Amino acid sequence: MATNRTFTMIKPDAVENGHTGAILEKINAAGFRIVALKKTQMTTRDAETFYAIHKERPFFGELVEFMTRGPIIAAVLEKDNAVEDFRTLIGATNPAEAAEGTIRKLYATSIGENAVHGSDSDENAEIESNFHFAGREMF
Ligand code: 3AN
Repeated sequence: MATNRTFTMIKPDAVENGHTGAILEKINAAGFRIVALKKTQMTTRDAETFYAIHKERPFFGELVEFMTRGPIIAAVLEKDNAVEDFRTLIGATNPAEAAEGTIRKLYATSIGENAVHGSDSDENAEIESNFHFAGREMF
C-alpha cells in the first residue's frame, strides 16, 4: 500500500549555489509538509552506504565525492501520493530532460549534480528516512 511520506536531500551543489530557500519554497508550494529537516554533511562511508545500490555503476566514485563535498539538507516530507508526486516535482535525473518548472530544470546543472534527491519507492523512502533520522521525532 502506498504511504504518504517520502525522503529528500537538497544536494551539495544546490546548497552551495544558495538555492536551499527557493527549493524549500517550491516543496511547500506543492503541498508537502515537512515532518523532519536537518542540515548535515555526509561522510564517505555515509554516501557509500546510502548509494550502495549504485556501487557497480561507473559514476559511483564521482557520486560519493560529490555528495560528501559540502553540506546537504535532509528532510522527510508528507503528502498524499508523496513518492510519485515528489518525483514529478523534481523532474528527470538529467536536468536537460527535466520538464519546465521542475526543481531540477530550475536548479540542477548536470546529471551528476542534479540539485535534489527523491526516493523512488515507498520502501526506499522508509529506508532513506531511517538512514538520516532513525530514532528522531517526526512532527
Ligand atoms: P534519481 O536521483 O533521479 O533517482 P538515480 O537513482 O538513477 O537517479 O541516480 C542516483 C544519483 O546518481 C543521481 N541523482 C545522480 O546524482 C547520480 N547519477 C545518476 N546517473 C549519473 C550519471 N550518468 N553520471 C553521473 N552521476 C549520475
